[in-house]
Amino acid sequence: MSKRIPESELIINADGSVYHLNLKPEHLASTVIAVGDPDRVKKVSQHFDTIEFEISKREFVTHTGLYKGKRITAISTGMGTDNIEIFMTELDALVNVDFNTRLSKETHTPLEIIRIGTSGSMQKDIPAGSLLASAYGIGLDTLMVFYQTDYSAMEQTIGKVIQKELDIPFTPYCIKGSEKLLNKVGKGLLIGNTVTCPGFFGPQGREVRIKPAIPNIIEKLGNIKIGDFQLTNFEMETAGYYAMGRLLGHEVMSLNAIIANRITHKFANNAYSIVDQLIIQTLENLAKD
Ligand code: R1P
Repeated sequence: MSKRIPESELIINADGSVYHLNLKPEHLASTVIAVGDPDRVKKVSQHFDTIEFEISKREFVTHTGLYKGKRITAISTGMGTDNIEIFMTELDALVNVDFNTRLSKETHTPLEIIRIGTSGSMQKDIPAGSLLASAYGIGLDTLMVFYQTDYSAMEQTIGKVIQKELDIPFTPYCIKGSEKLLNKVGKGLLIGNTVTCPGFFGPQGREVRIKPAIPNIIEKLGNIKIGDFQLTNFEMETAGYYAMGRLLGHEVMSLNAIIANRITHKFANNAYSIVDQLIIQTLENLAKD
């Protein structure tokens, strides 16, 4: 028998909704499209046949509805893995915790969670305008200092090689995404390996007025080769999604619209239409179930 989760640990609002997401269990579909930008939620739900529910709190905007008969929830998360930790924990609680008894349910319900986000390429031959699915997510943030999980031999090797190459005092965490979802929503996309950074500027090698501490981080990461394995792109959430997905038992896949190439310094002038294309393609693949 699981133990009762106290009120202070899983906060449930007076109306029965979970603290940050402001959702009740019945508001959530088992297939979730997660986006960073709150304004992107309507870019997803504008394609729905019908929208049954809409709510927002902080950066978490939610629309649940039907796309070609399939029930889908589109939610925004804001930026960064700290938000993803909250998002994934509360999403999981909505399906796997009984809000009346505050006990974990006997039967675990897995969710399908697909991130649709923007990203920068660190490879010359992956131009702005590409669509890329992340086979692995590698976190340069500290989230996984606070959770324990098992890593495959490949994941451990990748983490250690990156640590050595960047000469940093911790091992980045590396987690594989869902193969099931990769086959479903990654169809026709480039397959890459995504570096998740705890910031947009210094951690991704951008210099505006202050110099990043790690010189040439883009080249250092981009030149790593472990057999066929190569790092392809930067963003700020994927590794957090994959880690929390593994810990909580959900299928997770991150899809990236590459809107900048950090080697050639090209920025896509049609960034919004690239994201729209990825949204439509993903909805179509999900509706084929
Ligand atoms: C930075 O501009 C933001 O864009 C990327 C990064 O991961 C970060 O969240 O993703 P989204 O477009 O989904 O927000």
